[in-house]
Amino acid sequence: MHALRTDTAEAVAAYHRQGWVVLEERLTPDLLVELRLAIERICAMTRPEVVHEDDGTTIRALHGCHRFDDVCGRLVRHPLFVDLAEAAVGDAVYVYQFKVNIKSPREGKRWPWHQDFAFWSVEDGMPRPDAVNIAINLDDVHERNGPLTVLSGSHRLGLVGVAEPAASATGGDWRDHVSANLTHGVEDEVARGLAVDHPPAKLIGPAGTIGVFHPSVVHSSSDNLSDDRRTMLFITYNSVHNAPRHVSRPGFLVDQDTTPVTRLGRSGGRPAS
Ligand code: 6CS
Ligand code: FE
Repeated sequence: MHALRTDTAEAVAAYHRQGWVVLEERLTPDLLVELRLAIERICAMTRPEVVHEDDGTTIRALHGCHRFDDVCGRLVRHPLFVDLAEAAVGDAVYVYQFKVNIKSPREGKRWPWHQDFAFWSVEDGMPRPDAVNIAINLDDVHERNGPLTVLSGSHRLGLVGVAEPAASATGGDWRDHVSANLTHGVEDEVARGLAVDHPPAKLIGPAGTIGVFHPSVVHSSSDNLSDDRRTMLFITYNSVHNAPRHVSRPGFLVDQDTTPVTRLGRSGGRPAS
């Protein structure tokens, strides 16, 4: 019996307070193995969802895997994730975005400072940040392999340094929204200034660590200078009443199926059986 050990209410209270939280509970080793095998399969595919670093060969990220891979399709229905997402958003939710950011040893490049909601608001017309990111460390994440760093409390600042969504044209090609040179970033000096009152926190932890962070929390990650890969998987759940108003980006970046996500049976609790 996979009893859920997380006190969802307590985790969500910390999430609303800080804009992020890292759970005690971790993914089971067998689910981690299944996910790593799924990622290996997808990395071997040639398809637009597989995005490369600027070098054209190192894989940077995989997008929308829940739409075409069974293991990923079951993962988004993990009871713990759906519990957390519904509690954090306060509504029924659907999967808005699924990505695996593979930060390869020595070659994996940074994610500059940004807020996810800036992309979803400006590019997709998402009305409000009534969404939530579930982040899973699929490899051990430590100081030197480019951990995700968030500025605590910055989720309360609204969109930082981005022209009002109505006023700014959408930012070009979607590839500039998932590269190491982002369209809607937060300038380094602005992030440095914010860090004075919004202390940086790193989502460091062994493979299986589960983090939750807010669409408006300012975050970044540095280049991977180590010999250790830093693969992280992200599921973004959106309120079913917060569907984006003008989607022009591919479906693997912005899933428009707003059918509420349903949990897999709690008995096994193993989405990827
Ligand atoms: O454009 C997007 O939707 C994606 N880009 C970034 C940098 N974060 C949010 C999202 O994953
Ligand atoms: Fe992001």
